[in-house]
Amino acid sequence: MSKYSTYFTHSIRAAWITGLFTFLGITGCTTATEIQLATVGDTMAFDKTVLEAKASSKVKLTLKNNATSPAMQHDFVLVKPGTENDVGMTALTAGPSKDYIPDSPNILAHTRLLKPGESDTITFTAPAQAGDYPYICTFPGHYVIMKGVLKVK
Ligand SMILES: [Cu+2]
Repeated sequence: MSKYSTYFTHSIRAAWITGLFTFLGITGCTTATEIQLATVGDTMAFDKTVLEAKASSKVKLTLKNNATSPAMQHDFVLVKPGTENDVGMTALTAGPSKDYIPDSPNILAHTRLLKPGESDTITFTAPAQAGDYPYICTFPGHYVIMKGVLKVK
């Protein structure tokens, strides 16, 4: 093997190792913030009304519906600031075939609609802009009182 080809092999190996470490570094930085959210008994309430996440970070959120009454279906719908009433009202027209989750540009992330005892886990990227992002349950009649705020810092 000539001097040149040995040098060449080494630089390829160095580049590959650098690439591997960069990859590990990136995946290490994007470890998701885990949030466990639940509903409270047969009431229209989330057990946490304030959540936190870093801007642009990965969030892994689980919503558990702790109700027993079949009438208590719930979801988690994260929306743009100031749009919770609008999304809550459009949810009614979306109807049961869409699980009361409207096609809206104001919705940033959502779980599916959960029957009592069910849970759903979603992964999403927190908004890049810091601020207070409301989350609501869009099941008919719930959004007015069933809500909270994701504080993005
Ligand atoms: Cu609800």
